[in-house]
Amino acid sequence: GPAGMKKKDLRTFQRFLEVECWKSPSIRGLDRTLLSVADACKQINRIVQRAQTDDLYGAAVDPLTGELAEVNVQGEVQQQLDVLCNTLMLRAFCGSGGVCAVASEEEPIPRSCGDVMGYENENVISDGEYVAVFDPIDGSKNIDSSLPVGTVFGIYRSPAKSGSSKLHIESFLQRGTNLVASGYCLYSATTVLVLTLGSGVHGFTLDPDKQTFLQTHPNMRIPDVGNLYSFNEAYYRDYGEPVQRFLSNMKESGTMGGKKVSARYVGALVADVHNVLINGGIYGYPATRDDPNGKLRLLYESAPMAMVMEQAGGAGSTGRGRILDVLPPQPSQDGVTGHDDESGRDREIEKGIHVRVPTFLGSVENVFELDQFHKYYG
Ligand code: AHM
Ligand code: MG
Repeated sequence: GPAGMKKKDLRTFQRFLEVECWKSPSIRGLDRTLLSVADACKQINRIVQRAQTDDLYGAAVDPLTGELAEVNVQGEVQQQLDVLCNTLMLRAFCGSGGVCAVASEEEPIPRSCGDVMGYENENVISDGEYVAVFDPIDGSKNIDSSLPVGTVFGIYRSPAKSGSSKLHIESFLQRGTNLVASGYCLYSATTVLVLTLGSGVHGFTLDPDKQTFLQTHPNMRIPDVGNLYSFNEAYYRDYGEPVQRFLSNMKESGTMGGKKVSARYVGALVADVHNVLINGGIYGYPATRDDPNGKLRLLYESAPMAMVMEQAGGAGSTGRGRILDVLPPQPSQDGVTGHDDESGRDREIEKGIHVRVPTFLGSVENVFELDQFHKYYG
């Protein structure tokens, strides 16, 4: 490191994983997967850092036709950078053996790992008892202005017997309480990987020289109450009464958690939630007049973040209940309402995979208070 700076003696992410997976046989095998994910995060970190100097950024153009690439699920022109990062995450999860299928913000419907890795029969579940969900690069608009972005991911056990059947969409439409692991990587002043395997939260900072994640934040705990609030307040008039009252009450009193209240909003979920996790307070993306469920996606944004929060001693709420208890909408059973066409079923699956949910994350006291406002004014 630079002169005058002494290196700390920190545990590597690899060592941490080996010990954790040895300790709990129920997650054996996940160490390989999570190591690949960490490698993908390192590569995404490089891509993000090179976005201005390499010719990476900008709408993807089809090299053959010169046309703009297809419009993705969220209706934006998909960026070349998003495509790259998505590919890295797909391969990280699917190339490591433990995972049989994946769902991404960038893909309309889930894909089997056979399909991702190009095996012969793309519908047969490749061996692996887990399914993974992720947002490869959340808040990617921030890259234009050199602001932070992040990767979010979650891992579920697949209820389908491995090898036995076709891709089970139902494997993805589970409650967050079934998450086996979840975490995020923040690409910011430092690059931090935060992970929970269901027993506490641990943070690892990327050593920029060695390109190794080192355990800088063992057993992360969010303060029980904090003074940060992180909302896009420009939407105030479009929020419902409970959130409006919560915000105005807080600002009028000027304090939260006994300290002077303070606002922070970078516009990247991972950065804003990480700030709240470290310092205490509340992050919110409420329902708005136009988006009755807000903007954030349950599966690969809100639920993994809620698991991290809960595991750190905080809370994740929709304002009217625990985020981890929300069951994504299930596709109707074949034969009952009947889908003669594949595309009708695909549309239903897409709805479940990309469903949105009002999201509040943070210190228990702050999230409790927010819920109380929903109870009284909801
Ligand atoms: P994206 O998935 O299209 O990148 O959008 C998600 C991001 C979150 O990271 C962030 O919290 C939110 O959008 C910000 O939205 P807004 O600009 O409406 O406040
Ligand atoms: Mg996103």
